[in-house]
Amino acid sequence: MTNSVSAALSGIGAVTVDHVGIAVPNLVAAIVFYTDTLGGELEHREHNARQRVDEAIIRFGRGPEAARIQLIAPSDEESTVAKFLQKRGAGLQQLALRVADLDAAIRTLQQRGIRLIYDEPQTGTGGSLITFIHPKDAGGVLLELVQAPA
Ligand code: V0V
Repeated sequence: MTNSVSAALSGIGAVTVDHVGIAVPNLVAAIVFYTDTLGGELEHREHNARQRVDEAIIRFGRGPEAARIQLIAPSDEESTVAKFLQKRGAGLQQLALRVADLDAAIRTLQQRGIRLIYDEPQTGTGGSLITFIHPKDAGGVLLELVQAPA
């Protein structure tokens, strides 16, 4: 059991949890809660036109132990996050694993018959590269794979 779990992890080169994504209807209100109330630091804000989201990265702690939460608000009604909010309401939308080489991870998962949302890397936060494993193939979790910017 332990061996097979290790093999699967090394198979896609996952190195850590990159962030947890939370869908929110009001980005500014969520930023205020995560910074002023909880004490996180607003590290980054961005509009991602392709993903149709406005997002903010909140960092807790510093250095290699820092944890990041991504607050994600839809920028228009066609956004997948708008659909998520309508169907499920605000809450955890995704868990992101950081991988060393996203192309290699995509190839490995395709060989294993795992459904990906994008077969080619897309642009994510801060110039990262991203894709997603469909929640139906990941135990009900939308798993994002992230390769950090060069
Ligand atoms: C949908 N489902 C989920 C889910 N979204 N399950 C867990 N977590 C989620 N976030 C379930 C849903 O309950 C249904 O299950 C089924 O999947 C089909 O859902 P649907 O409502 O019909 O929605 P779809 O199929 O139209 O869209 C779902 C997918 C979509 C996952 C395909 O949300 C998508 O393409 N997501 C990837 C892109 C994304 O999320 N972008 C925003 C973040 P039942 O009811 O059939 O059992 S952008 C980002 O993270 C960036 C930029 C970054 O990190 O850098």
